[in-house]
Amino acid sequence: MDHSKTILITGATSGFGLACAEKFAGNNYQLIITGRRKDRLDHIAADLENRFGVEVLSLCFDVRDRAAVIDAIEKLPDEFRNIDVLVNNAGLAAGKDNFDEASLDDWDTMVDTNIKGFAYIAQSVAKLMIQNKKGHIINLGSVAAKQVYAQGNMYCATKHAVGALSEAMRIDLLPHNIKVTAIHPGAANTEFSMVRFKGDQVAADKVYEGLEPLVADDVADAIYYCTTLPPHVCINDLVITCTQQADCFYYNKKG
Ligand code: NDP
Ligand code: 8X3
Repeated sequence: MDHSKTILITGATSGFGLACAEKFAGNNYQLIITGRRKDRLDHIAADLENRFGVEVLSLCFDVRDRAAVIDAIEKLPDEFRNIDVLVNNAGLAAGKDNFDEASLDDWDTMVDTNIKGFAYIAQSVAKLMIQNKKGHIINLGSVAAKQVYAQGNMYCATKHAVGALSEAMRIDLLPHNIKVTAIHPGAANTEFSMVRFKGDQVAADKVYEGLEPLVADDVADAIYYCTTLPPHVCINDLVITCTQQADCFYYNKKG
């Protein structure tokens, strides 16, 4: 089947990234999907190709590895170089602790992934988009890009950086006809909390107690919508929460 467009999605092995892969494959995009878990990536690629009849290229690398990021994007095969949309999504929270007690390793992991890896990807793909004189970069921020909550210290700082870098990209890439959209979700039930709490299911479940949180498809639908607008229209910044959440502080939890 002839594809209409090409999308690169980082962190496509679960959560928002996986939901975006399904959403865009269902809309006839050719996909480049990335993540560290090769078995999952390969399984997802085969599944999407079977279900939707689209081409899927899976690239296994860690976004923190600068050389690996540059190499992966520079060596994209010709038929995958004309990237219309980047969903710059790979990221995580590690731990939720008071500032004076947080693990420095967790801080390094978040800074290296959510800021540095995020920026390596965006710059590498932007270089291709500049050659193509068009593109749409979608950055995954968070409500934590807007406010700082207790024990969120470094995670909130990295997501504030995503907000700042999204503005920076929008300004510097303006002459190149590249749209930049920052998406800021609130609580969404993905693998996020299991990762944050290092496999502690009880702590992860507590985050969503009394809530009907967002699911990954809600965020993928919003992202897809942003890419369907006419060429002269760009949603710059979009905050999306479940109806029971107003912001980082106010929830209407039941029970
Ligand atoms: P998930 O844990 O379900 O997915 C995270 C994805 O990121 C996985 O595919 C993971 O793949 C990938 N990833 C993580 N670290 C790396 C790395 N170093 N190199 C490459 N890939 C990596 O979480 P979500 O889908 O919820 O999160 C996606 C983004 O959305 C994150 O940036 C998160 O901060 C943000 N967000 C999440 C919210 C939520 O409540 N869920 C709310 C607001 C924002 P693998 O492990 O295979 O490498
Ligand atoms: C993830 C949502 O509220 O834990 O970015 O910051 S929250």
